[in-house]
Order: sequence, then structure tokens, then C-alpha cells
Amino acid sequence: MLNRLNGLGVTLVFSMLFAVASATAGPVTFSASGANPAGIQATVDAFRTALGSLNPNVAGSFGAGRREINWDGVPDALSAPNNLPANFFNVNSPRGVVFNTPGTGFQTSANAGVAPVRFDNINATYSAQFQTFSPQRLFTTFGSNITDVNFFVPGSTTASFTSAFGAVFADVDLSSTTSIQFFDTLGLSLGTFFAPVANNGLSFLGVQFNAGERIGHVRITSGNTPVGPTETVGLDVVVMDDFIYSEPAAVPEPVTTLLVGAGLLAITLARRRKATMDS
Ligand SMILES: [Ca+2]
Ligand SMILES: [Ca+2]
Repeated sequence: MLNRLNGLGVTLVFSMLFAVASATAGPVTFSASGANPAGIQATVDAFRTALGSLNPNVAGSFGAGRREINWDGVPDALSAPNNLPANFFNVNSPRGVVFNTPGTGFQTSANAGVAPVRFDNINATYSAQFQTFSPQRLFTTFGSNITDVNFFVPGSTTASFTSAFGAVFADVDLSSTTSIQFFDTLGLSLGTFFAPVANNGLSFLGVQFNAGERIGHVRITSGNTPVGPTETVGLDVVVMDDFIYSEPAAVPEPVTTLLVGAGLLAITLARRRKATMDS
């Protein structure tokens, strides 16, 4: 009986190792650009369908489906010209993401009648350059063109992972510049993917990893400059609209912990067997 238990434990460990080693299939990319929202709608909807049904903005992980952020429900008091708290979408409206940046902060654009729209508060040329996918608010980072998105079990400080992430970009002028880089839960890169260009239009880039890869965080690069300057040739200011991602789930115990656990189990079983033989 005890030998059979030992055998089961070893089989379990090897099965887990094989599962980890074989989870290396290719990512699926959803990419489109257009002069208006209709130009990217079909690709955005295909990405949504691949991820599953939309979950409500509440704490806890549903285990399947997707979350979305369109920025449009952010209150005026936390929109331009005021900054958006980095943890708004894990605390105020729990959707399992917290932002970070080498820059100085984040902002969602203002609604008409409250303050200048589409980041005209930053530069009065911007509303003619940026359009929304979902009206009226857009999103940007300040002081840097890099936005890091970290995943948590919604409403908690428990680190989590997702399997897919996509974003809408406004006014991508330069190719191979605006990108999303994906990292696993150990911080190793899973690849960098570039958004297609659409001067004064909209671009969508979404990537789904469907072989068990765990995305611990993503790094979004928007254009080649922080917001602020008026665009000139070679200077590409890009802002963001909708984020769409698979439901964040808690990160399981690492394999090393499982191996240590299996080792402790084997020692316990051996001691029990010795005790049985000694008695
Ligand atoms: Ca929006
Ligand atoms: Ca631009």
C-alpha cells in the first residue's frame, strides 16, 4: 500500500513537470487598423469572442471570461486635468489591474463641458489628432511613453496572471514602434508585438496565449515620446482607449514548492514505513 502511494506521488510529480515543459505553443495575434471605430470593430469583437463573456466589475476571480476597461466610467474628479490613481481598477472598480510607469502618472481624458476633451488640456492640437473607440474618455501615461500593467486577483493584493491582453491605440504614425510586450510570472519575456499604423485613426492589437502560458504583466509602449509636444515628422504621440484581457487568476504554487512538498511526502511515507516495520 505504501509503495503504491510512493509510486502515485512520483507519477504526479512527473505529470506536472511534463505539463509545464509542454506549454510552449505559439501566441495568436489579433491586429487591425482603420480610419474610425468601424475599421477595427470586427477584430476587437473576434478577440472578445476568443476570450469569453464579459465579467462584472467586482472583486474576486471568475476563473474564465474577460474583463474590459474603456475609461468612460471614471468620475470627473479623477479625470483630466486631474490624475487617475494607479490602482483605480483594482480598488475603486475592481478589475484586477494596477498600473506602473517610469514616468510620473496617469490620466483619463475629460468629458465635454467639464474640461478640454481628448487631452486638449495637455496640448490643444490633440483633440484633432486623437479619436475615441469608446466615447468619451481616452487614457495616457505622463512623463513616459511606457505603461506597465500588473495583474491581481480583482480587489486583492494577490498576484495573478492572465492569458490574453489587447489595447486600442489612437494615432499610431510609426510602424514597429507602438507595442505590447508580454512577460510571464517569473518576469521572462513571452514576446513583443507591434500595433499597425493609422494616421489620425485607430489601431487594435491583442494577443492570446492558448497553451497555458501565464502573463504576469505587460509593458505597453505608446509612440516614441511622452504626451506633451505637438507632433512633427518622426515624433509620434500615441494615446490609448479600451483594454481587453482574460480574467485574472491566482498564480498557483511554483513547481519548486510542489517538488519540495512531494519530497516531504516521500520522507513522511518512508518514516511511516520504517515505523511500521520497527513495530
Ligand atoms: Ca473610452
Ligand atoms: Ca501619433
